[in-house]
Amino acid sequence: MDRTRLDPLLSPLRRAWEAVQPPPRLVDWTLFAIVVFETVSGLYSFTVADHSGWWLFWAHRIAGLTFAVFLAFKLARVRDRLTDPDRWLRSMALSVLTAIAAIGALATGIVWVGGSDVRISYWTLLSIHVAFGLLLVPLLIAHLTSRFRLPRPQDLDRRRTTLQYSALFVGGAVAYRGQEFANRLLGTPGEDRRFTGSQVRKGEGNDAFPLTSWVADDPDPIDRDSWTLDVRGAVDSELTLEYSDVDSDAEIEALLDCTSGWYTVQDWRGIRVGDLLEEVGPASGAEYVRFVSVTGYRWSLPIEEARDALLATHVGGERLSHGHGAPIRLVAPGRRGFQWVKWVVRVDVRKRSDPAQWLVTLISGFD
Ligand SMILES: Nc1nc2c(c(=O)[nH]1)N[C@H]1C(S)=C(S)[C@@H](COP(=O)(O)O)O[C@H]1N2
Ligand SMILES: [Mo]
Repeated sequence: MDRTRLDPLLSPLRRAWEAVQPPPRLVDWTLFAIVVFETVSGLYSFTVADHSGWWLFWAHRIAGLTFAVFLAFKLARVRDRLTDPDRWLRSMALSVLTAIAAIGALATGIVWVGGSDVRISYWTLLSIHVAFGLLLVPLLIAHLTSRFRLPRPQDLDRRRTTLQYSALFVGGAVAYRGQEFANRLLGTPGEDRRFTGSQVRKGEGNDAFPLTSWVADDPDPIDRDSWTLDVRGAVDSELTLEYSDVDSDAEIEALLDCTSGWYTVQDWRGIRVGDLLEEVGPASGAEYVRFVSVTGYRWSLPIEEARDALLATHVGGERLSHGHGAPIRLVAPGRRGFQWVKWVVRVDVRKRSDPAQWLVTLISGFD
């Protein structure tokens, strides 16, 4: 098509594009700042289970859409360098990889929020988004060490910069609302999504929801009859229980929301942790209860919260399957899935929290 004919249409767009475009160094700096924000808010969001944390997910999505515009500024600027083979340098390879990771994280994030339910085996698009995001961080740092230039004073015009950034972030927010609206219009599978973005897995019992474990956390099935549960630590009297002791009739309905992007509501049956604590009698100063898996995987809850948690032997009226943590697993209402320790063999009552649990959940199961 004759380009000049499109000009009357394109030139206002081009002018708007140029008007909101900050100077190159500011664009680069902003891309970096948004990646830092997305990494921190994304990882932190994994610990948010309560609806009061909705705004964090919103901020993450809006910042992501704003990132798309800054990335477009950047790619438009370096386009010529990328298409000119004479200018291919080693640092360019790094730049290209960084761009791929950025586009990958962005695209998977947007499509995920858009309601797609693409799965690669048990991986949802969200897991792939996280993988791209985590890949982006080291690439970006390496990219920066070769290329980063701090913005200069002449890059910052207070009024202009404020206007530009307001326009860009408001644009991101509007785009996000627009996307939600489009989701509803198109009837994408959004109805049953939680504020965390997780998609529902319906049904009851073992087969209704996926088995989700970290890379190497894959123990052999545990023999119920020889399994025991040790309750130890800051208690008046330690206790060792057998399966028949914990196969009890406390029942709760609780929602398991996995950070890989799905959730399920199930009836869980077993023994209330509060009843267990009553039996052992927490010593004075006892503040935390730690649940330890046969694999070493572990998590702790503040003692008051732990009382309302359940050590479950059954789900949806069925005995827990091995994959879901038989003989017993922790059911921690109001916590994200990764905190629901499976294959529990020990309960430690503690005076202190256990910061190392963060690392242990990532590497447990590796020898
Ligand atoms: N011991 C142990 N417990 C674990 C995990 C694990 O890898 N090892 N994965 C956690 C994660 S990430 C989730 S979402 C839930 C999933 O429970 P499910 O496999 O029964 O669906 O278990 C949690 N408990
Ligand atoms: Mo999970």
